[in-house]
Amino acid sequence: MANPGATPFVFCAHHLLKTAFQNMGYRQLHRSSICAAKEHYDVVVVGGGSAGITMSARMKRKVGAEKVAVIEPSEMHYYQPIWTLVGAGAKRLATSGRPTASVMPSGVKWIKSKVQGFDPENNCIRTDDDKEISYKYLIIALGIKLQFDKVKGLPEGFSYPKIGSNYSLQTVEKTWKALQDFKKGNAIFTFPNTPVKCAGAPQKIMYLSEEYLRKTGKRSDANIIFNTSLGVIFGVKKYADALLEIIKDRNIQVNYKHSLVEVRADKHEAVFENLDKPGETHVYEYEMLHVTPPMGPPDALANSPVSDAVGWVDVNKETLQHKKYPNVFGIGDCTNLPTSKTAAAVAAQSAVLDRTISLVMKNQSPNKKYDGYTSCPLVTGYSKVILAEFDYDAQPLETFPIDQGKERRTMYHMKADMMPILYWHALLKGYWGGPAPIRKLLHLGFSK
Ligand code: FAD
Ligand code: UQ1
Repeated sequence: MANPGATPFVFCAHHLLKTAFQNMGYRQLHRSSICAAKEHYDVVVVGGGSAGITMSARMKRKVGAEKVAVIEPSEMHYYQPIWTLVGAGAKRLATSGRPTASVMPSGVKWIKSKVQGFDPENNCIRTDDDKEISYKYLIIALGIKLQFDKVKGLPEGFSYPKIGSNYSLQTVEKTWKALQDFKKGNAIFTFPNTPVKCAGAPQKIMYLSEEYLRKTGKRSDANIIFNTSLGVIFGVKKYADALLEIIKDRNIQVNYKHSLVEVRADKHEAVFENLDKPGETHVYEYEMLHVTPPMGPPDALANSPVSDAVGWVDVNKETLQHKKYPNVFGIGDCTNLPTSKTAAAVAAQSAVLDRTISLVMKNQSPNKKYDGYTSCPLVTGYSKVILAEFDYDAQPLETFPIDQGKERRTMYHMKADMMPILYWHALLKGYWGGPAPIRKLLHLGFSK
């Protein structure tokens, strides 16, 4: 997070030298660091989440562990996709976290700080403890920032009962508590008016809650309501059609273009703005409220030279190379890649980025192209999943030669039991680049 009290972000000012370097071609730029950093690595990875650890494992194989550093402040690393099931009481929170030290590739330098500023002209980053670190190649993997505070009454409203959010470590168990304590009234699930990570997760918990209330005999006393800022249930028609059937069968109410603007947690009231009629608000009383918070780029990227106008890392959508700085790369939720932000997308991106960096290191042009692959296992019950997989064009790009638009028990087990293993033991070790090879094999070559 940005530190407003910090001294202005001023790098070593060898001004003339700097200008000279700026005027040189990019190939020279990434070979010569001119800031006064005491620490230097061939590859610096900022952020040690899903994408950062994955890329550090891959870079270790490429250049050697001692030449790679990861800047990550958190002592713990979390497998966030399982929080959907934690919020529904189907998995324990403790299973989602492991010490960062245990996922850091051995020999790679872990710098336990926050990056605060970028100086790509000088191949340097600066941390919140005032360290400057220089690099030949920089990989930015800072994730997405949760912005509960954009909703009036939050985050303090979480100190009251009946409200939870699967999106944060601190609030996910409150979802399960609210579900268990449900007696009678509205169970409301929200989707904010911003990009989010895993765009299916706001409704997965709704289907799980609906099934829980049915199994515990409370369903007839519950109105299940999905208040979404979007105008559609899901961005890919095939899966949207399947979800709308489920919504009809299970008697769920959907209100489109409804954005949560305030929570009055003491009165169990949630206020929604009608985005089609700005200024018009509706107050809903709730017995359970699941909040998906607004989200945006991490503070470290605000007004940074590596960011686009919104604050996302500005990368080429096929190669993941920065549009302006050829020795800078972005991966995962913090980028402006126009696809749905997921760990599955990170997996596919990691294989492409690995190749891109190899070629850039050899002064060759990147040639492997990311197709936007992303996946969202749409959990529709305690043993059912629709496995959505799609590309930049919002066209299904399915791994298995079966109709993935159907709810399936096998896909639930894949999500709940196999994916965590794949994540900890293959993705984070740099050995899982997404399911494209399996897809090609299973479709006998008749697939993209
Ligand atoms: P993250 O894994 O969030 O990592 C970002 C890292 O950057 C963090 O470790 C953070 O501490 C660090 N950081 C932040 N600021 C700084 C700084 N200034 N300096 C240094 N480090 C910093 N994906 C799926 O594929 N399938 C799913 O079913 C799925 N379900 C989900 C359900 C939920 C409830 C949630 C919350 C997410 C889900 N996801 C799912 C999404 C998935 O978890 C993310 O897309 C994925 O973790 C993105 O990886 P990342 O590395 O970009 O970001
Ligand atoms: C995936 O690769 C991945 O990252 C490890 C996920 O995140 C946990 C997923 O949810 C999914 C579905 C995939 C894609 C994998 C297969 C086998 C379809």
